[in-house]
Amino acid sequence: MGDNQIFSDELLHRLRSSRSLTVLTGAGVSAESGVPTFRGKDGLWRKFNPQELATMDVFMRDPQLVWEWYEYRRRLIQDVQPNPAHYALSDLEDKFDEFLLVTQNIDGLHQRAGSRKIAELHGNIWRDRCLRCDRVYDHKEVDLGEIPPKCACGGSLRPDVVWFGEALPQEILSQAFQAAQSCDFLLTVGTSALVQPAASLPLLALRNGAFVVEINPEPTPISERVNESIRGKAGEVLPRLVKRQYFTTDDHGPAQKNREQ
Ligand code: BJW
Ligand code: ZN
Repeated sequence: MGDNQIFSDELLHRLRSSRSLTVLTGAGVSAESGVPTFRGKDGLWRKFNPQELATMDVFMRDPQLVWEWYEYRRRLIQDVQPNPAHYALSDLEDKFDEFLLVTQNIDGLHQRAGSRKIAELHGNIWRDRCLRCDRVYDHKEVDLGEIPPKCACGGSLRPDVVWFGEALPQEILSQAFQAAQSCDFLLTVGTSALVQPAASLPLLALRNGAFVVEINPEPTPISERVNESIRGKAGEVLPRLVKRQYFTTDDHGPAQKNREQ
C-alpha cells in the first residue's frame, strides 16, 4: 500500500501546519519490540491475567507473586530493543514548537530511543518506592536478597508504578492534560483506550479543536470519534508518516539523535 493511501491529504496538511504535537502511547508501541501487551491474546503470565496483578490488593496478599511478575518483566524489557515506532517518535520531538510524549508504558523504551520530552503517566519499572516513607530507589541499586526488598527505614519496597485505584503522579498528569488541551494535533498510538484517565486525553484534545489520529491494528472505543483511525502497526505506520512528512526522497534516513545502538 502506498503512503498516499494511508495518510489523507488533510492529515498531512494538519500535521504540517501544527505548532504543537501531543502523542499518547500504550503497550502496543512496545509490542513489536517483543514486550507483551496487557489485554492482548499473548497477555497471560502463568495462569494470571496481567491487568489483574496490577493492584495493591494482590500486592498486600502476595507480595512475592507481584515482585516475581515485575522481575520477570524487567528481565524481558532489559533484553529487548526500541523498535522503529520508538525511533520515529523521537525524530518527531524537535519538529514542533511544543511537543509532549505522554506514555502509559513503564518500560523506558522511549528514553532508550532518544525521546526526552516524556510524561510517564504510570511510573517506571526501573524505580522502586518505599511503602512507608515514599523514598524512591533506582532498581539496580536495590538488594533483592529479601522479597519484598526493604528500604533503609525498614519499610517494604514496591515497584514505582501506578496500579488500579491509585492516583497518577499529580504534576505529570496535569502536564499531560495541559498538553492534550492545548495541542493542535494529537496522535494516540498502541493503546486500547480503556484505562482512565489516560483514555480521556484524546477526547479532551478533540473537544479543544485538535486533529486527532489513532494508530492501532484493532478498533478501540474511541476509533469512531477521532478524526482518523489508521489500522496498522505502530512500527510500520509511524516511520512512514515521519518520512512522508519530513523527507522527500529515500536517500534520507531519520535524523540521528543520541540513541542507543
Ligand atoms: C498495537 C500493536 C502494534 C498491539 N502497533 N498497536 C472511570 C473514570 C476514571 C477511572 C476509572 C473509571 N472506571 C474505572 C476507573 C479506574 C481505572 C480504570 O480506568 N479502569 C478501567 C479498566 C475501566 N483507573 C485507575 O484505577 C487509575 N487510577 C484512578 O483512576 O485513580 C483515581 C484516584 C484518584 C485520586 C486518588 C485515588 C484514586 C489508575 C490506572 C493505572 C493503570 N495501571 C496499569 C499498570 C501499570 C504498571 C504495570 O505496567 O505493571 O497500566 S494497568 C495497564 O493498562 C497499564 C497500561 O499502561 C494500561 C493501559 O493499557 P494499554 O497501554 O492501553 O495496553 P493494552 O494491552 O490494553 O492495549 C494494547 C493496544 O495495542 C491494543 O489496542 C492493541 O490492539 C494495540 N496493539 N500491537 C500498535 N504493533
Ligand atoms: Zn522507607
